[in-house]
Amino acid sequence: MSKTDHQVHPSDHGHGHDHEMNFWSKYIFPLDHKMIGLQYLWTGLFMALVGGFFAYVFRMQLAFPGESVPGFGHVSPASYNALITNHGTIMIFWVAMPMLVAAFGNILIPLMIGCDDMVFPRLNRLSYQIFFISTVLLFVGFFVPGGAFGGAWTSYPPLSARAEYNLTPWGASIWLLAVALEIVAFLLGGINFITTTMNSRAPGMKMMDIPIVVWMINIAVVLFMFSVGPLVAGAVMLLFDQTIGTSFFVPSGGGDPVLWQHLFWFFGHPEVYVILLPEMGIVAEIITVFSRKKLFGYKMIVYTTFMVGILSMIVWAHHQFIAGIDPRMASIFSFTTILISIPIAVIFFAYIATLYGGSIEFKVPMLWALGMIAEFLLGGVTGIYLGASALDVYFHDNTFVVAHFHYTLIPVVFFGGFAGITYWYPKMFGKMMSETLGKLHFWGTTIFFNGIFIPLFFLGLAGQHRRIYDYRNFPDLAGMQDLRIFATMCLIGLLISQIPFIINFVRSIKNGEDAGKNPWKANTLEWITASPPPHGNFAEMPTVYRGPYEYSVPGRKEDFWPQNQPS
Ligand code: HEM
Ligand SMILES: [Cu+2]
Repeated sequence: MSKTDHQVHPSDHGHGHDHEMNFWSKYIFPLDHKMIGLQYLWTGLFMALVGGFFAYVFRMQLAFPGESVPGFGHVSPASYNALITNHGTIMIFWVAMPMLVAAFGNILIPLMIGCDDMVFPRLNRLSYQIFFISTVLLFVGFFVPGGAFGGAWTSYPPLSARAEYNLTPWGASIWLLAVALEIVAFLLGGINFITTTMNSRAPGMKMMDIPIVVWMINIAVVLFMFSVGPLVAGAVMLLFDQTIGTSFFVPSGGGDPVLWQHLFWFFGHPEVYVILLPEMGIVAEIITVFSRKKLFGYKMIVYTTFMVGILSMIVWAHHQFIAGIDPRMASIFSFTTILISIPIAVIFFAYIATLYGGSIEFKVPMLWALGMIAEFLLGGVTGIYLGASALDVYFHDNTFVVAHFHYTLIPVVFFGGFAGITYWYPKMFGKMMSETLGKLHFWGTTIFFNGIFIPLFFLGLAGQHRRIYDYRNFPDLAGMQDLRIFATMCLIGLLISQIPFIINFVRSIKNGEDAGKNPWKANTLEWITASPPPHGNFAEMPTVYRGPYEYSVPGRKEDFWPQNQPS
């Protein structure tokens, strides 16, 4: 079937004009979804280095308080707060979102549903450009009078609302604007994902033939859209409090700081799932390919994911158990919080059922996917303790919480991110990455990651509060310095472990082995076209005959059965 038979092809779209593209139109202002995806990926990876560097600096301060940090210098209390705040902000908004949602969404959706590009390519480009401006703005915040904002990524008022309190008159507002712009960028990007998935699927691809990762990215985007509105409204109100003296959130003027907490966490909690879902999709794709088995319970996973999305929107106040909310309300939020572990567990059990009895190949993407499942377990289990409102009174805001959310976020963002990057790298660049460097990267990251955060569980249980500049000032907390130093040393090990990845990523673009179309023998549509795919994706637009997970079908010679192959 030829391209024009079923594919709407906007005339201003530029396909088939490869020869006219210069460096600027190809790499800097691209319309091609794959290049925009790569822009997001590169920005996300760069920001991960920045966020990691910040963690290095403030962890050095914790291990060796008051001493000059190599590569940074003396860490003042103000810069310590700014580093923690921007570390969290960057990791969530400038690493997790661009990498897991925007990069994979952009690169994968049109390829996996078999169309030539996003429905609105110019909007897609605009979304990256706004994201880029927000990135620059975030950095500008470090160089203004008063320095960068240090009121934590949650930005609770009244601290965040009045310059007299936070001492960063410019920093606080620039930080807030940067985050708001970032959100605008993702709203624009998300419109494309949903419209494209609903309207541009290859002929024959029914709803229940859509690969899980595409489903999950779309559900994540819908969740983002539903949850972010109140936050944007809150951000405007907070900006007014900061700049023109309103008092929406300032008690001295009759405002209510707890209102901000509701607006923030109504977004903040679902955001965790916005990040988690794309990554659970990535893991699903990988485990079925590398165990050569059909994904267990495809439909159930899709429905359960919707369930997770809906439930995630009614748990937000578990972040406010100690904010003086009515205990009856706290019970309801405890209940819904613990309830959400059921659908999440169902999905993970489906993954384990997929692996069960499969012929498993421990290639690097599979190691990351399995590592994610194993490590996330500890994050999930510790979340159950925090969800119980009575226990949270003790746990709240100590390093047990910090360890808990890093055990959810790091497996999600980094294990899932590396799983996806190493799995689709051959498609992105037409080359294979080195398995040896990949394994070095995997084991280094896994060992040191646990080395950093397991001590933080114990420090938290011993009462170590978070966001403290120098524990020597608190006699009750001053002990256990050895554990803090150990965690910091492991962080340095973790950062060094990223070097093999950087070498592998950069070197393989030129020197990797040629990948061919389908190095993993996978079924989904991205693997039937050239690596990397040409502008417009498919030489001949595909037609779909079956679901994406037909591996090891009895009676077939080959153990895979591409979606576009007629029976
Ligand atoms: C390189 C590995 C990382 C290390 C060593 C690290 C370490 C830390 C530490 C020690 C804190 C300060 C906790 C406190 O005193 O309140 C922190 C805060 C935080 N981290 Fe990380 N982190 C890492 C990666 C990540 C990732 C991947 C994410 C999310 C995707 C993340 C999200 C956050 C958030 C949201 C905060 C709270 C910031 C705030 O209180 O404003 N971190 N991190
Ligand atoms: Cu939450």
